[in-house]
Amino acid sequence: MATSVAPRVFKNFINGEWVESRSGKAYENRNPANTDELVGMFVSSTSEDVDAAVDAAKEAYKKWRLVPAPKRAEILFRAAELLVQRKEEYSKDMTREMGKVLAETRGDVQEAIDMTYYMAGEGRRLFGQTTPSELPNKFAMSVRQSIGVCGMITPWNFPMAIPSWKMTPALISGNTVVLKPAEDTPLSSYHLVQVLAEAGIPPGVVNIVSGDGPGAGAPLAASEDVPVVSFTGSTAVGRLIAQACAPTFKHCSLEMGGKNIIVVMDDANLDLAVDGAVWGGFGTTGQRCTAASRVAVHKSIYHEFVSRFVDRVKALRVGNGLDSATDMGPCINEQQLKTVMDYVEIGKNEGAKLLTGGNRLDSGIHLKGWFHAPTIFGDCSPQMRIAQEEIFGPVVSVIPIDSFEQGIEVANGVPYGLSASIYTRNVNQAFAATRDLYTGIVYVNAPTIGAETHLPFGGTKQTGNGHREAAIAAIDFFSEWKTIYIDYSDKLQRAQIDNN
Ligand code: UN1
Repeated sequence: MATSVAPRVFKNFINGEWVESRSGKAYENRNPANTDELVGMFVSSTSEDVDAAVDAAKEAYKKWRLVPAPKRAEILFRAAELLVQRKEEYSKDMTREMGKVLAETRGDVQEAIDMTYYMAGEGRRLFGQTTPSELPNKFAMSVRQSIGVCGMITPWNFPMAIPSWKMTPALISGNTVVLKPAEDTPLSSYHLVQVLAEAGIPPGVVNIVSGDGPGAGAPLAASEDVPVVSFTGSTAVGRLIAQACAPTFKHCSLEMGGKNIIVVMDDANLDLAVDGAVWGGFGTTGQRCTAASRVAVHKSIYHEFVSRFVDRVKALRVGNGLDSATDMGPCINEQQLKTVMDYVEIGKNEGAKLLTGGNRLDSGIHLKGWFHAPTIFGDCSPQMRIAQEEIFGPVVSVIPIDSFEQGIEVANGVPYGLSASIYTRNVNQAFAATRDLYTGIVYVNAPTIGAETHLPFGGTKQTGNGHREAAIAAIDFFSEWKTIYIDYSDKLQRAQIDNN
């Protein structure tokens, strides 16, 4: 059924104004749970729009970097307050454009609120160090300095939280921002920019240009006037961004794939482990970089665990995330659904045992959306493609293991290193796991998802390039250290020489 209401039309935000694309082109943002529903029309930006946004951000930077950080923070505090007031409205809009259930989109908006308050608090910290000089009558300290225009390219799975992870630390550190939100979910990023604008962010300090990767993302990453690029998305695109940044040595933060694991030991609380595997594997339809797409289970409890896990997953209700009876929403788009279906075929051909799901859902309430049944493969070997490659959908591969050591080996035996979890009641094993799992995030007796904003977020190996988001780690990325020496001795003092 087509919607009768006129579509909402959204524009770019450049230099404090909502403006059309120079090209005059726009694209449709449709609900993945019901493609008849048009969420809104968004600008298809080109390099000209990106250049205009970058120019505005470059000009605005001249003044913004000099605004005292506690004053920048006041704007962030006001923006956070507006998000609190509009949480329900923005969450509903996010479910419409992204598909995840309302409880989860409320969590996404909440994560943006948490991040914004946290970074506002940093306005009165942004600590550096003071330390004694090795020479008399000389003072030494380090301060954080801003860098300039930060280009941000963000994904569709956390369409408000992830832009907030990038924008708020960049802004509090004194930088200006050009954001290119995911093509599938521009509305939630637009809302975040809207509250910042209403909270009083000066013109040009925050700019948003919607559109696709080649049209808008690529020129942003390549722009000579953008010294910092922060990207979250696929490993393939991350590689392109790194290449675009290399010629001028731009600071570049990449947050990419995962093949996260839950290791369930023989002494685990099984009910708890099953709860964790269901939420970690199928929350957000498995479309999290932190999703638990592998579960390694000790052989002595394998059958018991798998039978309970399958029963729980069979009972998940798939549908429109705005319906309170829904447990799991659709895939984001047709392409993502196709990827999931391709991996199901790959799993079958590799000899994994399909325990539940494995099919698209496309009749009744699922007729108009990109739905896939929650799917579990059992008896997987660690080297199967479904146990090695990121699927980014509702597919979990269960791998039998013999021992703790094998669990760690399987966990670490993938090209990614974002998040890993172990369920055990043995404190020695738990601590050894926190030491030996080579990932950026480790959970004990909790699933692989659920990171909090005041701790570093990111991963090892091909998940990233060594940076972390959120927490003080984000400030570290969006600022540079400046070391300052003040000699008040009134004579030449040579370090390493005159004092030895
Ligand atoms: C992601 O997995 O893409 O830790 C981001 C979590 C959320 C963020 C996830 N706070 O699951």
